Amino acid sequence: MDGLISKLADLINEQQQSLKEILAKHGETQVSTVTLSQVFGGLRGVTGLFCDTSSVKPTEGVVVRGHKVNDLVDFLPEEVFYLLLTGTLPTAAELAELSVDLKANSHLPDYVVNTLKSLPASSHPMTMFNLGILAMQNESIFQKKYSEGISKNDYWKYTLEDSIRLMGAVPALAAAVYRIKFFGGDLIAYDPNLDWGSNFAHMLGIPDKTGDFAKLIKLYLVLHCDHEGGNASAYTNAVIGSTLADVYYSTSGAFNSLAGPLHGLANQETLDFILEMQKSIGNEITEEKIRQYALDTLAAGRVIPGFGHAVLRVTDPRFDAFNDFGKEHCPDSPMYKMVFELTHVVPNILLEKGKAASPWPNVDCISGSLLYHYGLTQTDYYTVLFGVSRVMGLLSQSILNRAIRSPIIRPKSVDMKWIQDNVIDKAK
Ligand code: HAX
Repeated sequence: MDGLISKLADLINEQQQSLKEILAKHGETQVSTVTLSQVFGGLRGVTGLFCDTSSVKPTEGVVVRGHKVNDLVDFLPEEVFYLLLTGTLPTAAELAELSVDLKANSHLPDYVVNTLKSLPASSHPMTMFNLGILAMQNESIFQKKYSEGISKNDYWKYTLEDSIRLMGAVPALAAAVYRIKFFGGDLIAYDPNLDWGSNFAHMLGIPDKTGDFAKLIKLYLVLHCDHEGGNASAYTNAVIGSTLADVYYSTSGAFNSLAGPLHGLANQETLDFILEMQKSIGNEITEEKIRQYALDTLAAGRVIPGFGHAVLRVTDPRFDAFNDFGKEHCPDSPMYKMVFELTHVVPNILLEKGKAASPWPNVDCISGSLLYHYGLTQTDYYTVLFGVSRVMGLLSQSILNRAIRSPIIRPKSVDMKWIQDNVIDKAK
């Protein structure tokens, strides 16, 4: 890790210096305003956070350190992690160092496996995954060093150490969740000859003669790596981390947020929706039948999962990347075809209804159908996959937040009396 530490130390020094200058000169410059509708509307559109790892543009999608995420699909997930963290893709030597560190940290403690095995069989895979990360908190170097007394300047170094430990172990943890939940706990050993993402695919144990499933997993891991700082899980991560809780606490907490239906659970919900629709309309799929099914869904007061986005106002470019994969590797898959049909029908319906700010397909619309095609059919596991990928963005953000010594996050809330006095009465 020495090379990474020394590279980051230089970058962090530079950033601390420039931040000091920016704040001295421009600290009082207003960057946003907040309306009452935004107070009651999830703070949507309020600029109030700093995050350098990635940004999400309404028409371009996720941009990681200046690279559109779709331009990164031929890189390994761990190369993308390096990019998120340092701002540059690794050289061969830097990648080799990171790979060695991840491999050295790949093992899952027995007590974590035992914790997972002790849970009721009906536990949701996300509950198992999040608990596994939380159980690993016992390994935190940051917490140990903090209680011994360390300089604030070194916080990020121990956060980095924890992050590499956690990231190294996450494939084994997520695979253990899968094998315990669906295969009676028959775990598959880590293969030291494989990269981080391929190892994850390998430990899941899905038969993969062509190697296409491992390719899909690596694509999935790259595409979901980060989504700037204000989405629900990143924000949860930042809030927990800002209390100086270590990355085991903040990552696990962030993933409790990811487990919600409007966030990471949407990929499970989308495929469940497609499976239910298939059951309901039978094998003869027509545009009219899909249209009616979608209209019935809306009439029942439900959303159509896989469509719409809080930020994007175009088809999610990550949808396009998965679509390209589907076209190339499994164009005849019935599940893939079903998604294709849906994307021709649902946006028009949402446009007709006129409510959704974006009627276009998002990434969750298609990922599940491809996973299903390759045999990963347990839809309640899909959010765990999301988590394995997002761990890269969250950990990078945690390290960098420590590096700039982000203080505890504490926005101000107001009560109804305040609104009466300061908004309603003032308007009279
Ligand atoms: N189906 C039906 N109605 C939809 C809709 C959809 N796919 N997308 C938005 N709407 C509705 C909203 O429910 C909302 O209705 P109300 O005013 O009655 O509450 C209205 O349109 C305006 O919503 P919006 O401003 O367009 O959307 P939000 O920013 O509030 O929410 C969501 C964005 C992604 C949560 C939303 O589009 C949705 O629920 N989509 C379906 C679930 C989904 O696919 N989620 C995954 C998103 C990708 C992601 O971030 N994953 O982590």
